[in-house]
Amino acid sequence: LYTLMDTYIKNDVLSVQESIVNHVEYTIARSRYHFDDFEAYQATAYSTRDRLIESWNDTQQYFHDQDPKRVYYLSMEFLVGRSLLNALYNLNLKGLYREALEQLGYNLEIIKERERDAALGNGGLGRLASCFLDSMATENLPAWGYGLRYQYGMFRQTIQDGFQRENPDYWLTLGNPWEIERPNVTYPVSFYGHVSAREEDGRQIFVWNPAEQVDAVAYDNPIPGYRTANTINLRLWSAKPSREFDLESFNSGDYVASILEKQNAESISSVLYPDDRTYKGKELRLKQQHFFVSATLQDILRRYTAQHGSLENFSDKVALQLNDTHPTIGIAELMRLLMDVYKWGWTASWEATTKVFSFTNHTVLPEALEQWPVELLQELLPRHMQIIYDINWRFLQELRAKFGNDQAREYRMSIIQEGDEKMVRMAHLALVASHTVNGVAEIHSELIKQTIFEDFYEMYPKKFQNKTNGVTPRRWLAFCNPPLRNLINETLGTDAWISRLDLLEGLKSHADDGEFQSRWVEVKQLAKAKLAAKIKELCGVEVSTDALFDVQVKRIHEYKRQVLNILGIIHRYDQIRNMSEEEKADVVPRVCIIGGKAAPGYELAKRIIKLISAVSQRVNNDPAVGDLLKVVFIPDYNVSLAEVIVPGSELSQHISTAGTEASGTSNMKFAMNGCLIIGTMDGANVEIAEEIGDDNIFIFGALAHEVPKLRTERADLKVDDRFAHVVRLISSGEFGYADFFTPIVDAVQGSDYYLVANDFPAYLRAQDAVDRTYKNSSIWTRMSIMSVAGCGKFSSDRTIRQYATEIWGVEPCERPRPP
Ligand code: 26W
Repeated sequence: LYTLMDTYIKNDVLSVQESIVNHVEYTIARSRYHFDDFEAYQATAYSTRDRLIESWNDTQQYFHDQDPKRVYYLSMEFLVGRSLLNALYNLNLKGLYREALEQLGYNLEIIKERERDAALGNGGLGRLASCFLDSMATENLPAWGYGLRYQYGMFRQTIQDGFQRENPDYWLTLGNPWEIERPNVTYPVSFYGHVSAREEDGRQIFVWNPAEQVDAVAYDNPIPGYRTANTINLRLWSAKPSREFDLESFNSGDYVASILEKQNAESISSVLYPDDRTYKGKELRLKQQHFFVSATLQDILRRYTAQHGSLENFSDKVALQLNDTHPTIGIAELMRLLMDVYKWGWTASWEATTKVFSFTNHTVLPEALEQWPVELLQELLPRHMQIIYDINWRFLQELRAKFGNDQAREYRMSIIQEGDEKMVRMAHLALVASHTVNGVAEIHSELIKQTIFEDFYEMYPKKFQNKTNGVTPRRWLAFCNPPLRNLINETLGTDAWISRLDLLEGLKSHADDGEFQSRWVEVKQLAKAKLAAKIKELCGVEVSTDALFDVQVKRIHEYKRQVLNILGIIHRYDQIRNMSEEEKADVVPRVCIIGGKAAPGYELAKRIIKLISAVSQRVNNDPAVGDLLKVVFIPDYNVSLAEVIVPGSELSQHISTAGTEASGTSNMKFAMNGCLIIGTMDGANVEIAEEIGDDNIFIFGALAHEVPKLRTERADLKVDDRFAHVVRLISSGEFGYADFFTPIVDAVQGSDYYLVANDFPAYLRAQDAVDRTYKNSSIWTRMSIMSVAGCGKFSSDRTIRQYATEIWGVEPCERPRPP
């Protein structure tokens, strides 16, 4: 039977063709004689899914039989992107499918473009979660991801007259072949109502009588590891009207009204919040969080008890990772489930809870820290509010035992923030209940101990760890950049580096080899040509591939300082247009590429997009400039676009005010693809400089420890003339819309919280160094090779191994390869 199982699907050209054609006919019900590219994509995806399911089933069975400790990664966001090529590559079936499709008259490279991105995340945090799943599968960890199946993912950005417009991303319209609906895996999730107490066996029992209930239905998404037989699961929850609840209202007479009211349930999982900057106390967001963690914990407890007969040893066999504070209400929910449903006492419940949870912080910006009004929590989740008060009461006892009567400290550290509107500080709850908290880069992990979590560091120093982020080298190098992959394979004589990225070090000895360098340049030119074609398609601008491709793509934020970039561009433009022809002959031509979404409610960020567009209009149409400078804003930056932009870039900007960017992960992707970095000593830039050598990166600007003082002295700063001049160009209407840009001008001329003026001269100097270096192709190429060679540390495989051993206590569980 085992043999039968493992050879069920045959992987040869004919079997693959048969499987694709069968799906055309029986799954999507089109004629097998006649299907278009989109239908070919769908059928190919279903055929690939069959192979994933086989591996998924056998992996889950193997985990069940081995019964290792498991880890669950809880995240409100997963920025998956496309799945087809990723799955085919990981299963080592890409060549086979390409050939099978070719004989049928289809081109894999063309049909893969028909897949829509799964954009269930905002940016860095969501993409990190997806890279982690890839690494957990590849490292054979007994892991699952849990999240929400939003019907509307991250909005689609269009640019009209230079302004951002947000369009709904109803990504499921044409179906999603990668998911498996599990109607039988459904849990009720409750809201509102009241709590009653009664005595039972001399002990107080609390009963929550909820007033609203919805069902959470599971959708499983197989995540294959790279060249391993393991396939893990990403389980996403979708909200459906409850089948059981509300029967009374049906009996009350208004049948149709009752049905319609129940439809509201689906709204809970309908839309991703597109804000990654400020916490806003939106009730629906809290509902989403509770819906997500309640279904997840019920599922984990149910599966555990199904296998073990009881919850015995639960906390030895389960680790739960909170991706930021977004799933933190799960701490109260686990306490509630253990006490109210499984009838455990407080002490045992608390012991288990604090043993399983750990928590990652992704930002030092205080405005992004979640706090929920007590009043809202009380109304929506009355039992949870009670539990949080109990946790806080015990925590404050502990605090007094340790530090004596220190009111100021209690006020700062309490889970409940006192004031006009009482608030629950979710980070404090997460810190109290987690056994470990980690930052996402060395500098960030140090900073949280000195700033936002200073008191907690004093109280629980051993809880604090660092886990420097990483990215999957599969999607972000091997699969998105085949020419570079092939060159590396040939040079190292192996492709083992794809899952052991440290091996890239072997490139160092070739860095000065002239012949190798020219092949390296060829590879980059190929990727630049692809990017240039994309720019033509999306922006209608023709760019020369002889120019230096300079890129900044990321969410639009003041702290990320796209404004510094655009002021630098204006300076460059102003210089060029005033040059003689001889002087122009000496200029390194540049294409400045900017992309990223602004949160719909972030007015200033939207003005920054308009400013970039206005500058590009002006520059691109100025005959005095020609090909020496082009500026493009690429609309709707997303994972799939990044897979084209990253390989085609030569210089990438990571220029946040030092101390503000927790890590950054695209910096790693760019460096991995031989793109040089211009950046501040912030986030993971610090470690990238350390790994690749600081002469292979363009570092500039104030250091994190200098920033607070510089802020207090900003009013007295003698502003650089060039800075004053470019700002004046904006405010005098050189690019039109002078009034509209006033808030941007005011921000950098006023308190200038992000120190744009301070860093401007150093930034220009660094850009000069870039130009000078670029003129010497051999030096530039050497730096590019050294960047790739030094990137081994930034594989998410390394990050995940550290989480597994230093936080989760989880070991690999590798399914034996079928014979
Ligand atoms: C409450 C609104 C909200 C939503 C999301 C606030 C903050 C967030 C995230 C924490 C924002 C985020 O994506 N942070 C990024 O996380 C990456 C992965 O660790 C880091 O590389 C980035 O530096 C950090 O900005």
